[in-house]
Amino acid sequence: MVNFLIFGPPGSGKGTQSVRLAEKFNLIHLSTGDMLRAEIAAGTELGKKMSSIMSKGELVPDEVVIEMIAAKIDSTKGCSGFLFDGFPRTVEQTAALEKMLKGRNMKIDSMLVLEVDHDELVKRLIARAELSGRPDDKDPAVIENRIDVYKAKTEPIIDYCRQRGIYTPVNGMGTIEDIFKRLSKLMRRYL
Ligand code: B4P
Repeated sequence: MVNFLIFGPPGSGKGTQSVRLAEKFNLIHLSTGDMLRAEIAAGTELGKKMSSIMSKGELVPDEVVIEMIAAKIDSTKGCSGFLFDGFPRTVEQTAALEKMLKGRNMKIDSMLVLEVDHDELVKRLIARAELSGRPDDKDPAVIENRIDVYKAKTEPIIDYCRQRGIYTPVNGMGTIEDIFKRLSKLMRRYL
């Protein structure tokens, strides 16, 4: 089993690249953003509670996403590895993921961090709002809040993972195809 984290600020291309990489390398793609949006679309109690948090650009509580990920890992049998997209987003989630994997004889092999300029992030998210109608992409103030939340709560994970020797920065500027090639090259070393 080889397990990767795809990491980066909102709009850095995590979701976009994860779908392609999971297919290419036969990995299970686990996106906490997609899981939460599925709860909202299905109108579940959990979805109703999380919807207002997400539309403000805040993070949902750690225990909610940790539970979701644990359930997915346990229900997946016989895969060659996981690609975690948008999870973990706090140091607490990272420690919980490590513990979860260790208990199942697994580990995080590499953390791929997409590096993208601030103005490019905003441009991509505003462009996506037109197509997806996602409430968290529509309002520039919410986009700025998501980037601020990333810096305050999510970016500290980089130091945590650097200390474990799994931090791998990747240039996230350029075309989707160019970035896909960069990520594929790095991932191939582990597969
Ligand atoms: P996510 O669903 O993870 O969304 P995101 O950070 O906005 O990034 P995403 O992966 O979707 O976008 P991408 O960069 O691929 O999270 C949404 C919300 O869910 C969070 O704010 C939070 O509230 C909650 N949440 C999720 N996980 C959580 C967790 N673990 N803990 C707590 N809360 C959690 O792409 C953006 C756009 O850019 C797309 O339109 C794409 O087509 C475009 N794009 C990508 N690459 C491009 C390129 N190279 N050039 C041009 N455009 C590009």
